[in-house]
Parts: sequence; structure tokens; C-alpha cells
Amino acid sequence: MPNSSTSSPPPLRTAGQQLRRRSWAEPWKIKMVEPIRLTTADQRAAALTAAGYNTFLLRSEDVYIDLLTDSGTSAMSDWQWAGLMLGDEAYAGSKNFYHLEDTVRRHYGYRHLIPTHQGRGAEHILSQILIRPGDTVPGNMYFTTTRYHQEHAGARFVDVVIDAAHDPADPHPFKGNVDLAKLEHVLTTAERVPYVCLAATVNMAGGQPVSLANARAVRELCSRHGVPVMLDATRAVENAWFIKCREPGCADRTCADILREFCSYTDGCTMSGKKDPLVNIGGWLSLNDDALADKARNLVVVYEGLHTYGGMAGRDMEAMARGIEESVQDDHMRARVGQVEYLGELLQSAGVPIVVPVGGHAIYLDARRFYPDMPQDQFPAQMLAAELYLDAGVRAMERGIVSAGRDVRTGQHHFPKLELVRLTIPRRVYTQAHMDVVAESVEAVYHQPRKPRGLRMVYEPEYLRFFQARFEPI
Ligand code: PLI
Repeated sequence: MPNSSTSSPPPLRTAGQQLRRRSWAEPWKIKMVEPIRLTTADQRAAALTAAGYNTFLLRSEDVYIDLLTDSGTSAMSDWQWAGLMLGDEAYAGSKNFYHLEDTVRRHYGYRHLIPTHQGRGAEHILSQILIRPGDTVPGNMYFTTTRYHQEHAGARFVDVVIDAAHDPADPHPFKGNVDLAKLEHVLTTAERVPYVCLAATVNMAGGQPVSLANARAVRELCSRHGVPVMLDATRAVENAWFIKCREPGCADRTCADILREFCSYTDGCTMSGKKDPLVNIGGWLSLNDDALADKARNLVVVYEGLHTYGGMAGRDMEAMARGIEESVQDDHMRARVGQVEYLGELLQSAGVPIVVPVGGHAIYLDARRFYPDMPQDQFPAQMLAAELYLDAGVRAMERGIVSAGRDVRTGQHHFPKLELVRLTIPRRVYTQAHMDVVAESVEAVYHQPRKPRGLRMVYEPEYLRFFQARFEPI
């Protein structure tokens, strides 16, 4: 792959002292493959109609290149697969739990580990133990399941991310940053703020990072108000990589070192093990406060499983502990984020409108600029994801008005400024050639002269509607 701005090794000089472009490659080779198949246009049209124009409802066998999500879709290493054979499936006190606990303490730094089946399990427990009806939870942009659990526990979510995060073309290097003035306003005016929810990176803004300086400032502000900070650490290692590449004074530090400092500004975290930690299932809740951890352990046995497995098999905990070790290696992160940047560079050079700067786990297409005349309530991003699938069998995900859902108080659609389609890159799964095919397909859809008219929603589930909603073309 060609060098990119943030992930390149130092440029080499030839004898003539001219700068020479050097490529890099992934720090792994492939040991096992899974066949995938390209379908015909007619097959894809039939599959899309059967799926109600919702890419979540497609069968994966009908997908050629699956960029729906990076969640649980990573390829595990041989060392992780070997770990599966060492699963201690005791109901209580599995040795894999203690290995995981030790690994999380070492790399994330929190005192208590409460395992859960995946991220939303941790969000549920955290929301239940901290939130009281009528509370306000500020955060740097919403995430679907996180906000759902906050609202389900009776809170109102308030977005305190910087304005640049809502502008797909703003090149701010840390678009995930909290706007400290907005946060202070909430802290001083809201009746009760149980905690501040800090996500790193910010998924719905395009996988955008938070700077160390901003995390430190959030910590200081919250300490003055006596409010804890809870991190959504789902992609915090990717966030650490961006800090290394973009924040002054951090270039010579390791991701692992930056991660530790970042987490030290927070009081606990929810984690989806299905992202950074390179496993197909799993998650956890971490807390520093002993009494709060006790409360969480009391609840985890009701909803997830015993406090030493929380819904995971022993082998899953072992694979996750090993995945964490691999995820904090700089070489891994260089290749992981580098592949996303590679796709971003291809699309930008073809003039395709994407969110900039390119984020950590995905390329986000700006559906408004694909279909400038389509009203937002005709679901431009949902339509674009459908058109991408029709073109070459690439599966993407809507991240716009459908994902944003409805305001719990008024029942009206949320109308987010960002109307995006996410091309999410699973870790260690696809090659550079797959990225080339994706870029060519996106370019073809962008330039096609016939523009679709949009969609109408014909079935709307009550909760997290984007997963199962059905649509028809207008
Ligand atoms: O999918 P879970 O329940 O393991 O994790 C929920 C979750 C929490 N926070 C963040 C930032 C996420 O991205 C997240 C899950 N994300 C999914 C499924 C995604 O496709 O992005």
C-alpha cells in the first residue's frame, strides 16, 4: 500500500537524496481463507427487495464484500485461536477471567472488570446503576445503543461535541473533542448529571478521535463539578493511534502508553470487545469505584451471567485477553488505520464526497452530496447503501436519519446534520484488491446519471429501528 499522511514509516532517501515513496504491508500473512461469491445484478435486486431495502436484512451469503460493520467481524490470529483451546469453562472463577482482568488492568488501567456479553450489556448495567429518571447525560455525540440505554433508564442525552463534528468537510484533526463551554453549560444548568459519557473515537461523526488535551480538560472540568467521566472505550486504541500521529509531543510514544494516559482521565468504561479487542463476541464494564463495582456485580448476575463470565465462554475471554495484547501494538494499528486511509485516498482522488479527515474504522460517504435533491425524510443514506449493494454486492450501513431514530418526547424524527453511509473495514479481513473493488463501485454509483427518488419506510420497529426497518422505493 502507498504511504499515507499519518501511517507512513520515515521516508527513505536515495543516493541522490531524493525522497522516494515506499510502501508498507500488513504485519501478518494469511493462513486460512473463507470463500465469497459475486452475485448477478438480478440476484442482488431480488435479495434487496426481499430485505426491504435494508442492508441489515440481507443474508451474508448474498454479499460480496461485507463492510456493514467492524463489530465482531475481525479475523483472529493463530495465537487467539490457540487460546480458544485453553478455555476454562468452569461456571465460577475461570482462569481465563483472571487473565482478562489482568490484561484489562494493565492496558486500560481500571481497577474492576465486570464482563458482559457485548458492549450494550455493559451500557445497560452502567445506565441502571447510575441514572435516575429526569437525569441529563452529556456526551460527545450520541451512539445508538448507548443513548437507548440512557433514555431507557430515564435520562435525557445532550450532545456536547464540538460543532466541527457535524460538518463532514471540516478538517479538524480531533473532531471527536468535547466542546468545553457546551459541557460546562450542561453541568451548571441541568438538575442532575450522573456522569459524562466520553466516546473515543466518535463513531457517528466518522470515527473521529478525541485529543489527550481535551480528555484532560474534560476530566478537570468534571472534577470541579464532582461528576464522573465514563469512557466508551470501544475504539480507544484507534483513538490512541490518532493521538500518536496528530497530537504535538506524542509521535514517539506507543499506543499502549497513550491509551493508559487517556483512560486515566476517566472513572470507568463500557467496552464492546467486538471492535478494538479483535474478537467476535464479548465486552466489559470497568469501574474504579469499589461501591459502584459492587452494584454492577449485583446486576450483572441478573442480566448477563456470573460476575466472572458475564455471558462469555471461558474461551471467549481468553481470545479477548490475547486480542487486547495484539490490538495495542503500533504495527497492528498502523496497518489497521492505514487500510482505512488507503480506501479514503482512492475515493478522494476520484472526487467522491466523504467525511474528512478519514476516521479510524470506516469511510463515511456524504449521502447529501450524492443526492442533493433528495429530502432527508426520503432517506438518502439508506438509498445510497441500497444502490451500492445493487452495483457490486458491497454491503454498507446507513448512519443518518434512520439510525438517529425519533425524539422520545415529541415522537418526531431526529434530523441529524450528518446523513452518511459507512463503509466499515473489518480488521485483518480484506486485502488491498478488495479496497480497489469497493472504491470503483462507489465511484460508479457516484457518477451514475440516473438518480433514485428515495425511499418510504413501510415498517418501523419501536426500538433501534435501523436494524429491522423495511423500505420501498418511491
Ligand atoms: O455492539 P455492541 O453491543 O458490542 O457495542 C455497542 C457499541 C457501543 N459503542 C460504540 C461506539 C459502538 O460502535 C458500539 C457498537 N457498534 C456497532 C455495532 C457498529 O456497527 O458500529
